[in-house]
Amino acid sequence: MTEDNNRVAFRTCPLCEATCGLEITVSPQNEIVRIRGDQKDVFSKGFICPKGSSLKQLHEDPDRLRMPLVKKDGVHVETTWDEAWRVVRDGLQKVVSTHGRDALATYAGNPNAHNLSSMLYTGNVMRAAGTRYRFSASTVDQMPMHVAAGYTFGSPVSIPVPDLDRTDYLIIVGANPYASNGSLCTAPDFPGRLEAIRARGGKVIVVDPRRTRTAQEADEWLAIRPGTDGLLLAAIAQVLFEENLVTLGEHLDGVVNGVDELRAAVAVFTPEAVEHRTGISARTIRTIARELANAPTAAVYGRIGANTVEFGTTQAWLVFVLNALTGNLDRRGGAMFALPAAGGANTRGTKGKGKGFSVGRGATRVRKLPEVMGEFPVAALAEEILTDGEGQIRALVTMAGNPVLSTPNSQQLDAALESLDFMVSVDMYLNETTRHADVILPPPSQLQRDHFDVLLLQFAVRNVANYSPPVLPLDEGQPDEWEVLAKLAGILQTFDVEIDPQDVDDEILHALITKATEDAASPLHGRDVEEIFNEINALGVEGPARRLDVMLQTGPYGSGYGANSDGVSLKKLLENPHGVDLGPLQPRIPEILRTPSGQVELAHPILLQDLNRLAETLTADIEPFVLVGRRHLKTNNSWMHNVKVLTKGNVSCTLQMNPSDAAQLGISHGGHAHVASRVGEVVVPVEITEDIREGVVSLPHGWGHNVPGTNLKVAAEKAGVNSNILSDHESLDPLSGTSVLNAIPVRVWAATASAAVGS
Ligand SMILES: Nc1nc2c(c(=O)[nH]1)N[C@H]1C(S)=C(S)[C@@H](COP(=O)(O)OP(=O)(O)OC[C@H]3O[C@@H](n4cnc5c(=O)[nH]c(N)nc54)[C@H](O)[C@@H]3O)O[C@H]1N2
Ligand SMILES: Nc1nc2c(c(=O)[nH]1)N[C@H]1C(S)=C(S)[C@@H](COP(=O)(O)OP(=O)(O)OC[C@H]3O[C@@H](n4cnc5c(=O)[nH]c(N)nc54)[C@H](O)[C@@H]3O)O[C@H]1N2
Ligand code: SF4
Ligand SMILES: [Mo]
Repeated sequence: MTEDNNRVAFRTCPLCEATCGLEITVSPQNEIVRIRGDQKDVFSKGFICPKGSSLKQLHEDPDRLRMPLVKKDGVHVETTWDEAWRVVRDGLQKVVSTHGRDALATYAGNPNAHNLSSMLYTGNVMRAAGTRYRFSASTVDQMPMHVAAGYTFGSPVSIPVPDLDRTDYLIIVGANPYASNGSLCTAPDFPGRLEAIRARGGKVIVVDPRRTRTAQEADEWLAIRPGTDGLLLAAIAQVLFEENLVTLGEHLDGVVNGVDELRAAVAVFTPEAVEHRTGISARTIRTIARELANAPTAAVYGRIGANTVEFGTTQAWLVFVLNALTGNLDRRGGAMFALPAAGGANTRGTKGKGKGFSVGRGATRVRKLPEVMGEFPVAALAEEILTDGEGQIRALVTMAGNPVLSTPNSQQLDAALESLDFMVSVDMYLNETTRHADVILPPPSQLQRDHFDVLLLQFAVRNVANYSPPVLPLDEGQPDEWEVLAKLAGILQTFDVEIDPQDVDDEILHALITKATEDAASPLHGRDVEEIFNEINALGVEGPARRLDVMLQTGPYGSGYGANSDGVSLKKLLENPHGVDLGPLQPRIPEILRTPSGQVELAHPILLQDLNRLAETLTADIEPFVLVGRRHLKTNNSWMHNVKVLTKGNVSCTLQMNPSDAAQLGISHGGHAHVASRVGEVVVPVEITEDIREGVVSLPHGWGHNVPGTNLKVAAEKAGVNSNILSDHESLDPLSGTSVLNAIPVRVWAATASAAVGS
């Protein structure tokens, strides 16, 4: 309580992977007075970016849905929850009873990863839907990392992160943490941590076709030709072998398979063989390889620009390979694995050995694309809806996703969604995707719910645990997001519209506890289910927090319901609003491994094989123009452009182009250009900048808000164009099914004044 009767609440920011602690001042009337960084947060120590404080404006946004919408005569109107649930039940039941469960599909978007309710309950919705057609934003994002980690370490969530705070040398490939604040590397104040590397005498190298802010602040910028990182990484490996610089380190003695196979497989990728394609000189490649090998500690880190491309999985793997070959895998200052307090699949089961990882349990109907991690490539969603016949998708459930702006060949998907028999969206906005929904079920705002980062703390540069209770109460009659999802799951299973989410949840919790009591490796083994159930209920929390307590208490630091009294539990986290620090990363090999051999498979045959496909690109033609994406610090994928404090100023959707390309095409700064790919064409304003290499143009994704039937008044004022009109649904990383969203071949030409109107 402050002198003006305001209260202060602490909450982890759920907007990006950085998990910053926020200090939120709230008036007695429950108005947000101020949001700033929580100086005492054990991880972020006061850091905040402009998006964090905009949670106030997001909460207050009049366009944010407070009541469900139903579509009547083509127009969305507000309705009661009871009415909305009846329409949901009727719509889903009709499709399932006529066409069966595989006529349903689910799509889960990115904000689920930042939402405790969603992390724990979207799975229940998917299971209850009983369909094989699961899609998510993962196949326009990080799926290559999962697949590479799965083959190499045996579990798709065993993704090593650069030990940012202790490394001496860092190579960043296709990531721009000054804008994104980091991804699959949870590190609040990523920029500050990079600056600290240099301040302690270390070195940072950035590989990116654009001279990003991250590149500007680094020691060196390597302006690579998009899509060719695999060649660069393989060439670095080749130099390491050729110059006898390979040292796995004593700590990996006897636990790594495949080094000899690798040596043979990378032999063709000499620096001289790749320099023409990559645009990076052989001399530079050799220097980097030597520096990487000789640095006291070093790490290579790759993300979106290295993942959402034709060789996404192979590139993700080659990053692991370089860390291993230089002795930096699983070593202090190198690339290490987090040990999360809750939810870590690689903290459960038999340690050191497992079933390994595979894909292809089933395939899509039309293009026969294989299953990966229980889902199909989202690039196949539209054709599965549009192609008539047995097994056609006729109804869709979207949860916190905007695939019309986020996934390839948007125009095709937009048309497909319009043709569905039924669609329901759990979402807070009437936007480009949800405008197709028959019913939209809104969650409460970010400040009205509790939080724990079940997903992202698995990829953190330090082990921490932090739970935030809701800052603000729910609105009158507003169910919490877990209640919406539990009820949706219940309806999907039983088609009973009266089903009580609390009953669904009690059943889920019982099942979770029962499973733990039956698991010989769990501290709950042999314990009484009801006793534990009652102990959890005595905490006085609901929904995901109850499940979280089980996950925490049975996790690697857990108190095990009495087994280890000072261990981590929900109660302990409630007593520590700034989080609990569990220390710097510790080595986890071999315990973390789940490969059948119990070894790190540094040359899994599927990955090794893909080097042949990579080698074919050595002599491929060079496209005159390729398109890449970018992010701005004040945006968040497609959905925060309705927050005015963020989009005012210089945040806008422009085509970045190098001055010499612009001169050749006769395009001037502020003029417009046509950009066309195999599947679509857009007209966009041009921003001429030296900070992009020749032959490359860049357009951010998540724009294109001038669509009829949406209600995003602020976003529509500065609509921009949808860059995914240009990305091709047929262009995938074959190993993971991830879409090629970078290095897209395009044609570019000057637009006449009339073509520019409306862009
Ligand atoms: N060309 C190109 N395309 C890209 C990318 C790229 O770099 N280039 N990046 C890709 C990446 S990395 C990602 S992750 C995807 C994102 O793809 P999506 O996840 O499909 O899209 P988002 O823009 O994150 O949209 C999130 C949706 O969730 C809603 N929402 C926000 N918070 C909540 C919540 O708490 N609960 C609920 N129920 N709804 C909520 C928003 O209103 C919005 O409709 O885009 C991908 N698309
Ligand atoms: N402010 C903000 N923060 C965000 C998001 C956001 O939309 N806005 N989105 C969040 C999400 S969902 C994610 S997944 C993360 C992503 O986080 P990052 O991976 O850091 O993503 P970007 O900032 O898009 O940086 C990707 C970089 O790759 C470069 N690039 C493109 N093609 C290539 C290539 O072929 N090779 C190389 N070497 N580089 C290439 C681009 O120029 C760009 O600078 O950010 C998260 N954080
Ligand atoms: S960096 Fe990410 S987590 Fe931190 S305040 Fe900004 S949006 Fe929130
Ligand atoms: Mo993402």
